[in-house]
Amino acid sequence: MRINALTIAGTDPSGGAGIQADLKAFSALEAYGASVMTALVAQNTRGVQSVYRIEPSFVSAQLSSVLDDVRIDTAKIGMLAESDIVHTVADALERYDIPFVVLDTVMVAKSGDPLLAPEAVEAIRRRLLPIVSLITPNLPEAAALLECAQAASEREMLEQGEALLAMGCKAVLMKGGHLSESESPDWLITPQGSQRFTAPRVATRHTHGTGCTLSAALAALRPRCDDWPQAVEAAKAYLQGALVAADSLEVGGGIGPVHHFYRWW
Ligand code: PXL
Repeated sequence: MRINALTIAGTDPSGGAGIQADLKAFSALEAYGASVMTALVAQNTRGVQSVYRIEPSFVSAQLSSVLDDVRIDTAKIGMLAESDIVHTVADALERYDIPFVVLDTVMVAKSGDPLLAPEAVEAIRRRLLPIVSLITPNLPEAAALLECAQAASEREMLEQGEALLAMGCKAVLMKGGHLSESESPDWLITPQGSQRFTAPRVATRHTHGTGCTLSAALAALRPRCDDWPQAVEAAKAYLQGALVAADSLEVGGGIGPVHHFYRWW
């Protein structure tokens, strides 16, 4: 079966994050990629220089163009920039039936630059959490969604994942990369139970776009998997390979991208 995957996200003209990363991950994982832009981001491996938000009515026009014509089997949502865009995307998700929707709860770029207006967190909580299939918060994002302190241990990670489930999420992948441990454990929390996933930290500084890549990989892989645990296992293995090969790329002078096509070249 052919998989058509859609990303709804911001851009990275340097090619390592956002829509560009998502389309590379979709392609590497044998899904056809479609994309709807929420913001044009002037950024590179050194940081974000400027953000140009797309008019919500034009985000809506793009969504209709794709969804009125192309069968979308799975989707990933990344940077949403502001609450009006959150509402626009939620309206489209309610109108069209997409079997799997992964929401990467993007708030701040690795450089520290904001990618979401603070007041939009409430719109995400109210409109998107109840209708998407999986959310993939890191620890600061989970804390912002819950309005609580950032988890400092795996036990607190698990508790916060369960609190997000209680808020109406169908499944939560809590990413433990911000824990100060040599492993970076992730916890998948679903109504069926909780599962721990670990991977050794990869010794590279080139981690630009890892969050985007993981959520895109989850969306691309889920239709061919039986359940989320299987998709998380496969997506993490793909990202691990892309991180291990990141140093072989020659992109920019800052935090470089991961190598999406490490299986080929
Ligand atoms: O990974 C967060 C993220 C999402 N979307 C865009 C980004 C980034 C991080 O750099 O640039 C467009």
